[in-house]
Amino acid sequence: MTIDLRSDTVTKPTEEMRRAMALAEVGDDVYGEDITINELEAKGAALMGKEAGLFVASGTMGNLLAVLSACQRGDEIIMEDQMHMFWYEVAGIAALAGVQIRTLPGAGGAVSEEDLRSAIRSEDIHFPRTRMFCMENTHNRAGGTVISKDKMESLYKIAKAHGLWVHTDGARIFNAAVFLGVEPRELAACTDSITFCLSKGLAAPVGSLLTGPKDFILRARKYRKMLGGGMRQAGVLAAPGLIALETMRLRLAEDHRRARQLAQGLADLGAGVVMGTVQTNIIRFQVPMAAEEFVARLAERGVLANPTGPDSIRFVTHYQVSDEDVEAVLSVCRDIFREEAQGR
Ligand code: TLP
Repeated sequence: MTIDLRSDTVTKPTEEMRRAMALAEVGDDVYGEDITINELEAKGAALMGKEAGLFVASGTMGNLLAVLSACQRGDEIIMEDQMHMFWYEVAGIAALAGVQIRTLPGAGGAVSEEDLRSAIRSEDIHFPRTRMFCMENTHNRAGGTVISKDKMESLYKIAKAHGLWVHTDGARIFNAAVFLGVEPRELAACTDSITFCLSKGLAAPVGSLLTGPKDFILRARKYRKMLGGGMRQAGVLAAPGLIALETMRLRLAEDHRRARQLAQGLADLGAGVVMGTVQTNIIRFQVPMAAEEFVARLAERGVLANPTGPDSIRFVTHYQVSDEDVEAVLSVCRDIFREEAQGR
């Protein structure tokens, strides 16, 4: 048996999702006639308190569409320097939107108000126009950490005072909402547009939603077509997305609890883990050997994980990780740590 902790993207659709896929009513979405997609977009928008939504292939596509829809070529956007949009989206923002990213250091995934204020450019013939400010909540590279509503709000206010568009990569916004005990729309009120993923901890097989004002989403819909992302009878993919939003998001606290158990167990074994950063379903920790070696030894014993640096590892809990799996992973880690201490 394999226990896959590489990401929450590895979750497989539930039986209920597979049944809903088989029965989904579909139509040609380029004509706006797929009622299941229409329902998903309306539901996603309502959850975020936004006017409209757009079903897209991936979180990466949703974020790129947000940039394309809010910016012009030659504009500059500001974000924290560990954000997924900067690290892992294949520089699509530069290559396809023609937009420059200016990064700022962060703490717990968020930039400081002071840094944001001073990075917004004044009018000068030499400068690009600062057009957008982006946040990520929860923050992947910071370890699934949550940015509070107050922090989002204060950054939002500064950006808006300077006329910027604010976009949030909310790939795991439901994890953030669960951690904070707030409704997702309360966090989404601190951003003009937000992308969130159905295919991570929510277990849908494909897809994300970009939500925001009507005219913005209309532009994004056209850009999605330009990128070749116009969909036809994709209601079969939207149907599990609806289940993701209706039921799967309500169980995320379980993943958080298991992540804390795993993290505490790792800390007890002597791994380098900062418990305060384990707020949702991601655990980043240091091991006393090369990360590649640790990951290989885990794999020999049926546990999959990703290295994130020379001696650091990421574990992600999700729908397909049970309490027994947590125990099994800790016992495997105990063996590897013991072997290492004995000089294997
Ligand atoms: N993250 C993936 C990898 O790309 C690293 C993962 O395994 O965590 N925003 C955030 C914060 C993400 O974590 C991800 C995926 C995305 C956007 C992109 O979503 P997809 O994979 O649907 O393009």
